[in-house]
Amino acid sequence: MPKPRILQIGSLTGHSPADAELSARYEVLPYWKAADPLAFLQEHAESIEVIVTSANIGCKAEVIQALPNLKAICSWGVGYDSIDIDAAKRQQVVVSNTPDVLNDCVADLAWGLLIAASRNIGWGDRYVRANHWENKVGSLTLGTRVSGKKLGIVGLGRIGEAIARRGLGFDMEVAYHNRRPRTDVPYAYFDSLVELANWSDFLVVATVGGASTRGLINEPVLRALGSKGILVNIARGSVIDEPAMVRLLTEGALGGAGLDVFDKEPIVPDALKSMNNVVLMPHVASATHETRRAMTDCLLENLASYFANGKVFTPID
Ligand code: 8YV
Repeated sequence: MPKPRILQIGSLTGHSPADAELSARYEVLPYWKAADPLAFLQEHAESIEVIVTSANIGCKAEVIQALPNLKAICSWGVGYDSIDIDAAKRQQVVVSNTPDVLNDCVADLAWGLLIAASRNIGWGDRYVRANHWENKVGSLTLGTRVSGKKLGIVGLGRIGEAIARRGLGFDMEVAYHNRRPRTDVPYAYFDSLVELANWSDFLVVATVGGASTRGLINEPVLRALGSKGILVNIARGSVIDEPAMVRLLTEGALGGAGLDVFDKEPIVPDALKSMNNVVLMPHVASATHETRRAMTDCLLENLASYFANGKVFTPID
């Protein structure tokens, strides 16, 4: 029995076994290895029903439009802002992602960033490693208490909810901003993002990426969070007005930040790298053995489901 054929846009470098597991099950057309990608698409266009990609690789409209028989795009990762969903919809192409399996590890890293930025963990680590403690060189400033404070969540979806639950464990008041209030959660709702930021001691960004949230965390929101407020972002860099964030951190108008995502990854504004009240991570919120295994399993489940009955397992919302 010949293996079903898939077009794989890029190598799934975020989980080392993934490419081999795909090749063991499918005849993989490796788009990223093609010397002439357009010619490669034209050569195989008629036979391709399924694309495999990932949250950080995505899939452009021109690829979708070059494949007249495309039926499904199966993505590794939960975010799909890098996939041209409108182009997929125009061609009745279904898109799947890998939701839920990442919630806890992404929420855990959001909390790691929040506590690290609040309690100078990165700064303290560098201070000790540089023998500054031993040699009595300078000192750390006092940190900011976390327990019992006010936690604001921007985007109370699956990951935002996991972050909120962890806040209850720190005896915090939790509130959120969404496009619409939810009726199934015990947290206060703010329909104004500026008012939520003004209320919050910590503001955690957990929205989807893409055009609908680009620049959502703008200068008025950042100023409302204020000189004692701490911003955490585990969503997408595009959600924050990054130049404004850098400027307000530099001016001391924003208290600190814990960032796992950036607008032009892997480029990170140099000014952030010298700030002791900022903690920086290279987009690794889902990067645990357990979660990356679960993401690959979910991707394989989507592919198996499609080829068995024409339906993916976890279509995007
Ligand atoms: C991915 C992510 O691991 O799933 C997402 O949307 O941002 C991460 O979990 C990252 O994009 C690498 O593909």
